[in-house]
Amino acid sequence: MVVLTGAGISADSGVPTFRGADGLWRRHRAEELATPAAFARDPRLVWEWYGWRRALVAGCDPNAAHLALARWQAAWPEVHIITQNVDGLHLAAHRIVSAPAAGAGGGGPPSEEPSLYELHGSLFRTRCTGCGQRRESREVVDASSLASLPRCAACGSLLRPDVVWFGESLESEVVERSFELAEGAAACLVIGTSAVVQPAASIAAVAARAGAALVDVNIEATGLSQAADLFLRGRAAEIVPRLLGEPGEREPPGRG
Ligand code: BV8
Ligand code: ZN
Repeated sequence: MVVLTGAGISADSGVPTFRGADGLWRRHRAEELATPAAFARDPRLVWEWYGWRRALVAGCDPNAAHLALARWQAAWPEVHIITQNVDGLHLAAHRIVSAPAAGAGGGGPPSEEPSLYELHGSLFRTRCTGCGQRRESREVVDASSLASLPRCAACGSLLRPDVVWFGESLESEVVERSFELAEGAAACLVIGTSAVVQPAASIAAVAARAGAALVDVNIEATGLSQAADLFLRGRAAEIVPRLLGEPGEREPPGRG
């Protein structure tokens, strides 16, 4: 099963979506901020926006939808999550679900990384504009002046958020793997995306064309909902746990 998620799955964690009523882009235009030109023109303003988002998301927890998906992934390795989100909440949910049970006598083997593809990067990683070095980064960003912006420890160049901006190409191996998984999927579960941004939105279309059952979970119909075999209107945090149930209650689609 391939799961494609968008900002809507994190709405119930308190992360603003992009195009909703309280959307991130109400106050800012995507073209203004999530582009290389914007960063070249005004890196301080772009870092102010990303620093604000990083601080906001750092205070958000995975919700019942993220956790239900993580439990399914723990039970069945052939559940693959492809997310457009840069909030890191799928990874956080995986860590919660796969943490050794408290008092279970300490660390079992570290849980292998889940089959999780972050198409658009992460708020919690920086990339050096000089040497390209990527680093995990969770600290508060001081965007009060050009001089206080984060710089590379290795070469001194300005760091940027390690996210994919509009007009930038996604990591080719992530895109190739995502479409390969979509081609082979028995089911494609789409959760909380307006299905506007490309190439992410095409993953669901490729899966459906290759014969996957397409299920769309959203609080409102999108261009994808009509093409879906099943459109479940409602909040992800309510619908996804009910849809997936607890692992073991039922086999994943495409098996048996
Ligand atoms: C590329 C990282 C080319 C940064 C993001 C036509 C004109 C102009 C440009 C284009 C065009 N066609 C295609 C393009 C290119 C462009 C694009 O797609 N533009 C769109 C706007 C038309 N794409 C690109 O530029 C991509 N790169 O094409 O490169 C290229 C090719 C080769 C070589 C060189 C270059 C790069 C796109 C990546 C952009 N980066 N994010 C950041 O986050 O700051 S995209 C950004 O939008 C986020 O990642 C976000 O996830 C994503 C998509 O939005 P959604 O996730 O769907 O969120 P949204 O708010 O829109 O919708 C939320 C949904 O949830 C709604 O439907 C709502 O109803 C629902 N919902 C709300 N609450 C809930 C809920 N559902 C369930 N439960 C709830 N509680
Ligand atoms: Zn560097």
